[in-house]
Amino acid sequence: MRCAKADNGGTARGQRGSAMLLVLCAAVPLMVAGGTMLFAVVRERALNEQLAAEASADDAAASGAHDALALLALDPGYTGSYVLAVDGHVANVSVTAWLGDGVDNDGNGLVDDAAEADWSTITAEGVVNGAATGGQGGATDGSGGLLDAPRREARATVQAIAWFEHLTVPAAQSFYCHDPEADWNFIGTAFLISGHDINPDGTTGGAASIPGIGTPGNTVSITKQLGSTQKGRVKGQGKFPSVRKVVSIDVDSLLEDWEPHATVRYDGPLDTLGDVKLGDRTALQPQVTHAKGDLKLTGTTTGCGILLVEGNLEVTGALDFAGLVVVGGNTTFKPGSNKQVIWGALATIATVTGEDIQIGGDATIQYSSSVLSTVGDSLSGLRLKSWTQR
Ligand SMILES: [Ca+2]
Ligand SMILES: [Ca+2]
Repeated sequence: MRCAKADNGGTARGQRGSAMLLVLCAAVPLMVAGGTMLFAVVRERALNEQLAAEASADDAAASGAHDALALLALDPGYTGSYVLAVDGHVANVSVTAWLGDGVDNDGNGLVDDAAEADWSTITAEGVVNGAATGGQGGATDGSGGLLDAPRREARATVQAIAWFEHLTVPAAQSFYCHDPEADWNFIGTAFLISGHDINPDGTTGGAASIPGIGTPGNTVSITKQLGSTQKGRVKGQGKFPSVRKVVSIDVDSLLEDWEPHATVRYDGPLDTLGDVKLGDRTALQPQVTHAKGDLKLTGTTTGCGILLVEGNLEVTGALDFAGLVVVGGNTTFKPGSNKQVIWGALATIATVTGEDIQIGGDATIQYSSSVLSTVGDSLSGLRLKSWTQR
């Protein structure tokens, strides 16, 4: 019986041992699997943290560069270095003017030449958990373990090149006609072409008088087309009628130069506009408007800025425009009951055969230096040449 008991006890112990072995054997793969999963989780989290840190560094660098662009927009001559705090991170920003840095930045073979004026290079380094913010370590949940991982470091850099474009709106005469032999049709005596500097509020401007009509050739043809009672309606520099020989303007180049600044475009071949605002006439907020073909203004047109017409311009409605009008073809102001005024200047080629220019009704082209300088200043600004992020 003892032996039998002993045998039974040995069998029971053996069974327990086997069970433990089985449990261990089962646990080992589980532990291995668990460890593998844990490693994968940690690795994935580390990867996500690193990606997040790199994204934050990119954002900080971009914010730094934008901040410098805003500074340059206010002060085109700004240079210097500073640290900008960005959402708990930093951007190390530096702005270097091309002029005076001893480098041929534009590669034209000349160091610090005039072409480099108003150009700047901006470098912004975004830093996440770098030395500038106290280095690594410390990101824990207070209980150690998985969250006790080092804070991820990341750095990113933006290099931007920008320049401040100073725009001036030229006017050497109130009304420039490129063709001295153009056929004009002056109607009535209520029109006015004046090269005397007058502000839109009626006060006298500060600039010297310029010719009322300027043409790059003999003025006799134009003068002969003015009736005796009309001659006094062309005022400005010199005796009236103020029709003077002036320096030739490349009107096509003028159209080409301003066209990239256009924010409102009409594609032609003929665009007819009713009531329309081409910029803010009241606040003198300019816009550049470009018509690829002919343009007819039939309603009430107000505006400010530069109006570019590659074809013919015909105004039949009311017009109150402050700025420069450039016309690649004919210019017509149809007589009517509508006041038609341009404060600033107008240039037209008018080289096609037939009637080139019609000045009817009380159409007024009134030189205003203050309007033209306001338009130029408002259209000037900082331009971004390149933006490189790495
Ligand atoms: Ca250079
Ligand atoms: Ca330079």
